[in-house]
Amino acid sequence: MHATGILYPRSSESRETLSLDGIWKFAIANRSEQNKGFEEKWYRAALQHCAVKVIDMPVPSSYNDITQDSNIRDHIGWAWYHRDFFVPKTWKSQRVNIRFGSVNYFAIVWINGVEVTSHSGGYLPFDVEVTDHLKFGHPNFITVAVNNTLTPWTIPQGKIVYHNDSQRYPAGYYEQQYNFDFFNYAGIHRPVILVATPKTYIDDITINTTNLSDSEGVLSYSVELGGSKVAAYSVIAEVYDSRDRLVAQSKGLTGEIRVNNPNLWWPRGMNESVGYLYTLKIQLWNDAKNVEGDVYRLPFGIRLIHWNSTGVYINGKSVYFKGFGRHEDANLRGRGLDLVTLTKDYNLMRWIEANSFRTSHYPYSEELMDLADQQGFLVIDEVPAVGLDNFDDDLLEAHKQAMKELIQRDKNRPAVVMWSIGNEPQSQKQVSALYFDTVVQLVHQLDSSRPVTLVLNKASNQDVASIFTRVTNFTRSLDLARPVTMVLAQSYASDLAAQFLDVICINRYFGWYSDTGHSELITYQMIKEVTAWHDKHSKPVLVTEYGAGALAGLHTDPPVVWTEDYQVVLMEQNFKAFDQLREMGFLIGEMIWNFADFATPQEYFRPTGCMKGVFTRDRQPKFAAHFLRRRYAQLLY
Ligand code: BDP
Repeated sequence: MHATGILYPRSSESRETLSLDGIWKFAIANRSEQNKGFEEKWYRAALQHCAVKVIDMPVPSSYNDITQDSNIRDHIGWAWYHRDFFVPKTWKSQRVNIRFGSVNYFAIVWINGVEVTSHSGGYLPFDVEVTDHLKFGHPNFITVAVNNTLTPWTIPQGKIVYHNDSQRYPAGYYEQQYNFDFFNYAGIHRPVILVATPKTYIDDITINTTNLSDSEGVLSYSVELGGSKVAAYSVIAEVYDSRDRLVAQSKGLTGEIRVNNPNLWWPRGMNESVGYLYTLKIQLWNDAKNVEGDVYRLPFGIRLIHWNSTGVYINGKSVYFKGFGRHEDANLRGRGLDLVTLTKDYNLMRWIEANSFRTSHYPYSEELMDLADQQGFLVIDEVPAVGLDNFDDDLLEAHKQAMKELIQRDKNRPAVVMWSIGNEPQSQKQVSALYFDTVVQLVHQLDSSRPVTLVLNKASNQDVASIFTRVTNFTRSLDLARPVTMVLAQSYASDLAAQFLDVICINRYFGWYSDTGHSELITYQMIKEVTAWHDKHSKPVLVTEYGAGALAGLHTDPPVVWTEDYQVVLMEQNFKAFDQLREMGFLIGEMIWNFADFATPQEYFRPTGCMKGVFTRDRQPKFAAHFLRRRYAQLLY
């Protein structure tokens, strides 16, 4: 686990990087022999020399969809990766780190047979110094054991069920169950990079806009150094504009920098200048020897966020989020970093005139986040706390750790304008109140400059009563002769977490999961719903999910569920609600579920995936995409 900084690996005059991406050797440990790799010490030698079937595996990628073997696709437990690499002789006097962009879920790393680190949590980077374990000017090898098992104490939660009824299963089988619908892809998902820095190095940088006036941007910055000779170095902080002109500077580990007539960072559509980035160059200087030390260049934006009971504001202007819930999900590579899909997705988001997205339901890659900063997309940055349903201290610790790592990674990104501490928890449970209060407090303490949200799907209090009364009256109006009853479902119980949040995000599937096929009810129900949340909590409300599944190419008229036609009708009815709600002044955005179709576990009600995308999984538009484009083009802030 990294103690402090987790700066993205960037080369500079003092830093070199070496990518370990490529084809690695790979093996899975059979379910009946889960510990074999540890007992036989597969990390001590090349995997291909161990008693296990070894295949080629690309890194980064999920391993699940690469082969023809369903045992690999549906594997639960340990998988092993191995590769050789060469470390240049010239690195001998340097400090060398190894950094993983993400490994899902749990990873143990060995270099040349020696364990160097381990990490829990599937979607965030980790690094460790490996200088003492490397052979400079010689071949080296790395082994990574990856375990995708989710338990009640992992973020997200899951459980392993063993089906052992001998009447039905002669051999029995294991199943990984979880409270979310996206496939639990596994493997080394993001780049693996060796980074060589001077022995005294820049470990972390934080930069914040603290004040803006017409003519000046005030920034506060702080730098953390690592290494044994920190005292010998002083720090120079310089700000360069996008044309690489020096515009401001300061000295010292912490300080204030003033930029005259700053170019502010604006999201798409709010200003002619979009996504303007400066570079903060941090330079160490050894005064006694009069030589320069480590150098790191951090892109950042100058912008301020504030919020109140009805809105979220960037640089003083209120924002309306028009965007998407998304997934990192692509054919064959699963959740592995895929620059082609990633770039295409931004092209599609610009084409459709969106300005925002939520990193549902886990932090996305840093490569993806960089483009959000550059292209001016507003990001709601979410931890992988999806569908939490029991709340104990161990889970809370894992959740807090994920929040810390996310904020550590993304704190300097102008695109990140809100932290989301999770999606659709069982927030009606009494214990969840204290739990979420604690998480929100931690986030506020780590970063007071951004609002905090949690995406809810439970009812607000008023809702329960009003929904029940409405449905009961309606039923009675149809038939007075029979008594009315209702089987109570948890989802109608009241939420207890919204009270702690700055912004309320809700997911609502009117006309899909409730009153299926009744698109005529959507506008009314959505208006009631959003209004009830605002009335109860006096906070801005954002609809983070609504939508319908549609199989590309399937049409009917009149429209029925699963057709492209029904998807559009459902959108149209929601749009009517959003328009009225906007006029009321507290709806701050709409994010359709989902940007593109994505893979799910095998389920009889999902034909290989969740089909709520406005684009197909291979990123072709459904009719819904054209329809949405027309709306997003017209929606101004
Ligand atoms: C919502 C979840 C989302 C699912 C969606 C669905 O937040 O992850 O994909 O339902 O079922 O409740 O399509």
